[in-house]
Amino acid sequence: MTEHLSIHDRDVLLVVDIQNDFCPGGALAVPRGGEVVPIINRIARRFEHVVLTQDWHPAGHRSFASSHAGRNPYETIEVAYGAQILWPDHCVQGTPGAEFHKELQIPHAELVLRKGYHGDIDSYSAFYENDRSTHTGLAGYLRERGLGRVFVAGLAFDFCVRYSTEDAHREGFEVVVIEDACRGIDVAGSVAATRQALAALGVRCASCDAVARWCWVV
Ligand code: VGL
Ligand code: ZN
Repeated sequence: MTEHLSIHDRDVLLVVDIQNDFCPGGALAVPRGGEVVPIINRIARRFEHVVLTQDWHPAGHRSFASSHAGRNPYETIEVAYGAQILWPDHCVQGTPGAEFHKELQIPHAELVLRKGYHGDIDSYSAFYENDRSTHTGLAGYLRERGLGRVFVAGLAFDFCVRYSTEDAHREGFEVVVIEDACRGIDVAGSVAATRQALAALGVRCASCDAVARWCWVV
């Protein structure tokens, strides 16, 4: 690996949505989602800077199928900002499903960024809500902190990881997806579509092992 890939103090690990509802037994369980918890715990020790995201919806959120009479989870509807997949109720504010997985151990994480709290707008990305224009504030936070390269890991690969990665790229950050520290939901080919979209952007995908080898902070 080339020298510039060494993890340094301008790098941040973005840990996406490691919450009970996305893990086995949860309301929107990502297949094998729990597997990433120990993997992420391990890789997080390599990073001086870690940000956690937390999907955080009010009850009755517009993205829930239960909010639309006659609709079922995983159907798509049109809303003001375009297509919206309907989900089972998940990550409702203050409920156990919205809590971080109890084995997630990243005490040095510097920021917990909550998203999806506007009742009418979903927010897959850690940077923009799904209307693609409402900011979460994360880009400003990273810039003010002097953090320029974002490593992304977590759940789900084909939704919140994908959107966060695309937006980090759009915001001018260098991005690396740690793909074996992610798991996907795979709705209608969404995992393959994600790989294609990230490759088209030229986003680098790396394994945990490769990232550990680039390790600078010990
Ligand atoms: C997510 C669907 C709905 C995710 C969040 O974390 O990928 N997916 N809300
Ligand atoms: Zn959600």
